[in-house]
Amino acid sequence: MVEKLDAEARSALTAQLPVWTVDGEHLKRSFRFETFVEAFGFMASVALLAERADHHPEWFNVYNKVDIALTTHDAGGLSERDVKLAKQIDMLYGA
Ligand code: H2B
Repeated sequence: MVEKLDAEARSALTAQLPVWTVDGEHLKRSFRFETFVEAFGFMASVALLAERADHHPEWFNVYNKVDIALTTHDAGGLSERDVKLAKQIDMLYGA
């Protein structure tokens, strides 16, 4: 069973993931691309990472914009799985 982050771990999130926003029990970030194809390619790569980790994003795409919200449904909130996936997504995006 995966544990929710405790208060100390939550307060460390901003330093670890400076571009992400903590919104209640979600970690959120928006991504922009030149084209829909680039946005969709990024989503395909994130999907493979997510499937490998068995940890799946909530997301929204319009044309060249992808909004991602991460939370751990099994924990009812933020866990280390969200932090790990967010870091992998940052690496993939290149920032
Ligand atoms: N994704 C996310 N974001 N949170 C989960 O708790 C979760 C998941 N659980 N993907 C996984 C799948 C679980 O339902 C399966 C059975 O392992």
